[in-house]
Amino acid sequence: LDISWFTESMSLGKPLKVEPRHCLGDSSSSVSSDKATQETPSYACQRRTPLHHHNKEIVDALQILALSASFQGSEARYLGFTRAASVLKCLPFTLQSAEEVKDLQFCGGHSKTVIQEILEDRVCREVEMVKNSEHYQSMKVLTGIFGVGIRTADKWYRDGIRSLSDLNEIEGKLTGEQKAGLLHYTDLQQPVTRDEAERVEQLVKGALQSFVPDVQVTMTGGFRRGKQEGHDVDFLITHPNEEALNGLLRKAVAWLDSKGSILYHHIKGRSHNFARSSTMDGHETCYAIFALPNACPEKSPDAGTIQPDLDKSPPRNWKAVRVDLVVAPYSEYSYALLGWTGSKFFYPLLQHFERELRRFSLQVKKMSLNSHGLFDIEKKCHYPATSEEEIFAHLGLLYLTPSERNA
Ligand code: DCT
Ligand code: MG
Repeated sequence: LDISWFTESMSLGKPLKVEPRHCLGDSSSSVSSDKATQETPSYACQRRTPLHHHNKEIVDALQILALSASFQGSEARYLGFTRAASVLKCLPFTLQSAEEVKDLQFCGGHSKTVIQEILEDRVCREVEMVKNSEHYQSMKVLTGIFGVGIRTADKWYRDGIRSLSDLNEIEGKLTGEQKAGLLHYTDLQQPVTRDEAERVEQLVKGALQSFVPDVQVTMTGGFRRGKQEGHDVDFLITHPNEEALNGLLRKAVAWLDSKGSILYHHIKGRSHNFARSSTMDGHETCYAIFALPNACPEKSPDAGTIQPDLDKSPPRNWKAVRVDLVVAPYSEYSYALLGWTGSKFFYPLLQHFERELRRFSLQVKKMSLNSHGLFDIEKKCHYPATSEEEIFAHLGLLYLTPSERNA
């Protein structure tokens, strides 16, 4: 199978007209175009990754193995499976045989065995074993709690905790965030729809604009990448006059709280220690659980039907929804927008597209990228940017729209 047309289309290997250095972006930019077309670009930020792709079964299987590896603390295996899955998401056709991936980077070895088994038998024994394992199942439940990362879940697992009800034994040791996560677990496990996200947006904008009428609020995260559902709703807040942002988040959240719209919140203040870090960000952030009123209470699914009198609790007219609110100074806004657009693969780990972009910056460009800016380690200077396009240009990468960042 000749895959050169595919690798060419996904390699973003053609130079941008604007500036000669806008080519493939890494050392391989110097190779001949013939060779470049034979190679899958190494970094996900060099490929267009659409939201919908042609190999869901295989990608899902590889991502289960990646998740399981991360639950076991194996970063290398996690990355191996994640990268294979990410490359397959760019494939513009449905795989028929494992031979077709032989020239694709990251799709050899263990991943190739998985691909082959699924193509031949429709199932992969290892994936089935993982899905049925007590460790994987418990870790999925426990890391699904707001405020619980892999390390905490694994410690609990080693202490004999397997399910939510087991947590009653250590209730006194849970953080406020975890208690709220547990209390609203069922709601928070339900995906947030785009319609719900838009209603959260109205609430958030209303609160912020009551203090600063021309504040800028942008929905980021998966919804900006075109997803129709998410596990939360992410917003980025900014204003050209940075003084207008002082205290704004706290005031808006207190206002929403006074209206009964907030079930839990925790505000992390701005930190100035991350200017040159490629792994940490320090924006002022509110991690919240909103009580989102139902769209049409009079048209709730129960309306008009006679309910058996089993549950005496009054019907709820709201749903708990996770919301992240991030404040970025105007000068850092484009970097924060790029960072908070993602994509992510699994919450406790750095998002795959973002992780790849930072890895590319550091390894290939010797620049440290985070949600505050871009720092050239050798030249010891910062690169200001007024748009995401400018950031890609600083890195010598072709621009990818948010919907092409679903790595
Ligand atoms: N992010 C970040 N720092 C964090 C958490 C997230 O920079 N501590 C970025 C990466 C992606 C973006 O914010 C949104 O994060 P998530 O909501 O976890 O990811 P998502 O892609 O929006 O996924 P979902 O649709 O499930 O919410
Ligand atoms: Mg999100």
